[in-house]
Amino acid sequence: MEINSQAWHVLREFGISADKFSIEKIGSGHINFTYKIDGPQEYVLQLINKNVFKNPEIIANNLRLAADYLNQHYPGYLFLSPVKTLSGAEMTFDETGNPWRLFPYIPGTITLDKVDTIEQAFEAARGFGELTRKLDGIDDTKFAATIPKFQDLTWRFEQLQTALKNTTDERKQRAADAISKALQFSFLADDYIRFTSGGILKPRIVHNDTKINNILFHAQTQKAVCVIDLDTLMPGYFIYDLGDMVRTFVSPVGEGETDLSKVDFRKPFYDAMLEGYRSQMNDCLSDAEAEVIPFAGMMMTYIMAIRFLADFLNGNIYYQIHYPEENLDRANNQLRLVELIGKALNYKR
Ligand code: GN1
Ligand code: MG
Repeated sequence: MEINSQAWHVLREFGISADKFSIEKIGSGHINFTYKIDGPQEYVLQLINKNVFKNPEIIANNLRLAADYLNQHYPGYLFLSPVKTLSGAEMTFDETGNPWRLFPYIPGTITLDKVDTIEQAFEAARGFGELTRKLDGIDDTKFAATIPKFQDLTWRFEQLQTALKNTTDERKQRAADAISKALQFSFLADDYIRFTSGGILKPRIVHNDTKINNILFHAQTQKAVCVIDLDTLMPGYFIYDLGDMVRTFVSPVGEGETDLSKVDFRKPFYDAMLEGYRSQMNDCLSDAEAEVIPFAGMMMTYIMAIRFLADFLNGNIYYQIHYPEENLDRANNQLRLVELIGKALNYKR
């Protein structure tokens, strides 16, 4: 697969040269580009999408705050910090101004693109919950948003409405079913305002992208080893993390599946996920927060549906796609999943 022409140039800043190392493209993210570097040491190199992360320095600052706090309070905890360049920087910019970072590769670990066993659901949720719990006492006022209003459903719903206004008739027609379904669930945007304005949810430092492929598993024991993809580690609410786990753990197929009959809500996986999360977070969550748990999966699956839909209506300007209708297909997949979660949890508007 194609390697960005700047990669070797950037690697030299870390003292890594083509005569000793090889590079290959990996990962299934929709935003950044990720490469595996093999040689005497193994690394992961990442090109940050600067159209999405407009202030990459904020990422570096947030991660430094978290790493320092965790080192001090939980010295044994494995938290992935970037490798510094030869001149001591946590991030380096290529000739076109794009930011790059290098991470150590954790040997003997794997990532999963879907959850196959309830043990994996438990473990991943335990792993993500552990990070939130360990950051519970950190001063969140020093953190900034790497993407403003990232999981703000009110804002995302407004973006959908703007996209609907500005799109072409042709796109609107192609997306007619998805649009009508998305509007049927707009009551979730009202629920979001209710839960977030009443002081019910405590602002915390959360991961914000807890899909199943953002945690490393031990290849043999299948235990969660380390949380990855920390670009959106920033202030938020626990429902963002828990909700994205529901979204990506309960269905046997991912958001890319186009055969909607395969989208499903697997109750045992939901229960195992919740058990894993609560094994870490039970003492941190207030009773009022615990009552919002059923909303988490609804909200995060819905927000993803409307983000994919808005991107399709906007002409696919945000997410990487492999074919023209991919964002629309993703939106339909997620809307089906919202329906199924709603039924399974008996979520009432
Ligand atoms: C994006 O690039 P990736 O796959 O880690 C997105 C997430 C979505 C996800 C959907 C910065 O994450 O919010 O949940 O796609 N990240 C950003 O798969 O927009
Ligand atoms: Mg991500």
